Amino acid sequence: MHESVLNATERIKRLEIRGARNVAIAAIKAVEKASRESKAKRKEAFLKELSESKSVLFASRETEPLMRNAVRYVINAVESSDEEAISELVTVVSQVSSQFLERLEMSKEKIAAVGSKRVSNGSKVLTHCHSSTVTNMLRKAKDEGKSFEVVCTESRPVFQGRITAKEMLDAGIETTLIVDSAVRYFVNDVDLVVVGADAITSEGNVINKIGTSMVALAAKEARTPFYVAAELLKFDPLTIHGDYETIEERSPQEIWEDAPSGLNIRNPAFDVTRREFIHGIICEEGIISPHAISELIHRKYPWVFDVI
Ligand code: RUB
Repeated sequence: MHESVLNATERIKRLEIRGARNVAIAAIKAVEKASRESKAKRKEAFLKELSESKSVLFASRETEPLMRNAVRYVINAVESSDEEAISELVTVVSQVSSQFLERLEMSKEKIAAVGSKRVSNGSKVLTHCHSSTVTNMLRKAKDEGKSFEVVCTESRPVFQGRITAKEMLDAGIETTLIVDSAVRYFVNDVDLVVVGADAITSEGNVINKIGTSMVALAAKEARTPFYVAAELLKFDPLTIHGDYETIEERSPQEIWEDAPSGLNIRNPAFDVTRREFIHGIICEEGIISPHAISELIHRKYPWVFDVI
């Protein structure tokens, strides 16, 4: 296994690289580097290496369809290429990787342009965990000259909310940090909730950091609009065939390092927010209803269904 793939996998597992978008970017870059430095002599061996990299990367975090779609996109391009020479196949990998990364960047900017319109002057926005898509959108609203406040949850057990809080402060946005269990206390006070996503299912349900579904529940009860900002490629094509998105379960040590022996600790990393709690998904196609997701993917990214 190439060092770049092993390295990225380890860093993803340890959460040094985290958030669905960053995980996908790191995976695709690692595959690209590994293919550039491949010693394979024939296409078959080259594809075998790619497939091994894929398996290792996919196992790093289970709930990351954007990473899976990204890596499959690259491998699919090699498989369907007529080229046989390794140097040509390396060029294919580099080209499609850059194309994928460029589109990802364009989607992020489009989401920011659309979503920032929902942030009004003088408003308060609550977010959970750290989503680079959400923080980029909020920075855009700030750059447009709006004055608003952000409330971030800590996001136990590993406090990704602190990353959000620091980024928002750095952007000059008035920011308040709260414990996760204080969401109900503050949700009446905010105008909007926006979170990111790790996965979107064919039914339009969204999987994001553990606690997101409780935030959505509280928002619904308080009649506070709840939005998800995410690229459409977080869609998991397996869900259309009836598979459930696997929820990664992490080490109990993240919750309590020296816990008393015999204590059961559960540490799921994500949970499912049902579509009826979601006002809209802010994506590169605009703000869509969660119900529209499968149709939109069929129209915009039909290859997603072919490369499972
Ligand atoms: C991060 C998380 C983020 C999504 C979206 O969880 O749940 O909301 O990944 O992030 P973790 P982005 O810290 O466990 O990876 O918008 O950056 O893709």
